[in-house]
Amino acid sequence: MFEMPTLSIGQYTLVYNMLSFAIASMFAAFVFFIMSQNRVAPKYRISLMVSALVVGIAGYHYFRIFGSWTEAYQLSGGVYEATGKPFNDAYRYVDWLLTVPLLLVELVLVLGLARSKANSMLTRLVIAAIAMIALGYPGELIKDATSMFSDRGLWGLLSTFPFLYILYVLWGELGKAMASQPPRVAKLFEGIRWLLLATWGFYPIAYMMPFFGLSGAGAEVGLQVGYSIADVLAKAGYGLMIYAIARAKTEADAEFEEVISAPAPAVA
Ligand code: RET
Repeated sequence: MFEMPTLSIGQYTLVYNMLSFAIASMFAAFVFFIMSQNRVAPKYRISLMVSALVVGIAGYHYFRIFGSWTEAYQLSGGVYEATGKPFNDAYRYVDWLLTVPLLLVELVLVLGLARSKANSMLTRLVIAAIAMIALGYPGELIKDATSMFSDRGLWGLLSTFPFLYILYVLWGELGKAMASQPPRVAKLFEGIRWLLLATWGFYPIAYMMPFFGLSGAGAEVGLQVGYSIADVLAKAGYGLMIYAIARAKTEADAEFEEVISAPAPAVA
């Protein structure tokens, strides 16, 4: 079984505080997304609802991860030692399995594309997201792998294919759909896509840490802190950008309505 490394008081507390920060951020974001419903047009409210769901699910999981962290360690002789109760990292994968497809759903829905186009894209993105997480998990369980050419490496490679497919859809198909969007929306979309790449990129890199000989106290602390920051940005920060897109779309739709409902200029 995987032994949790002994930590200094500073290391233990850093993770403790970061997990606590993640819980607070997720719940604050939840309240914000619920309260902001009326600030966007009804057709974009579903995206804010999905954002609220994502941070709600994550807030719950962080609460459980926090509990598991405090149970996995005890203070003994000035350091934090493993109690023997395993730190349950499976919460993360369960969380991703639920929230990663929803993050893609938020993005496609807020763009208000034609229904048939959106439906087909959503189906493919959701399947790819589930496949990516489900294929990564068996490898995550192989904690003692030290080489890329191990079963952990193989599962990681398999999981990378759906990951690349998601990027391909976001940069190819969905990128092309930007031509018919208002410029402000296209700019925000560009930003959210980069946020997605920067934050999602952290997870496969973290997965490869054992291949570079990174293990022990420093690596474990770095991993937990990194996950917490990446998760807050990928869910709450991303949700805020979805909100900005929903606002921009609401305003653009209102301007369009004004133009088409304005009385025709009188002909002399
Ligand atoms: C795994 C396995 C190794 C290969 C790849 C992976 C990708 C994981 C990703 C996770 C995204 C999580 C998010 C969480 C939100 O808070 C499964 C680590 C490619 C992209 C966005």
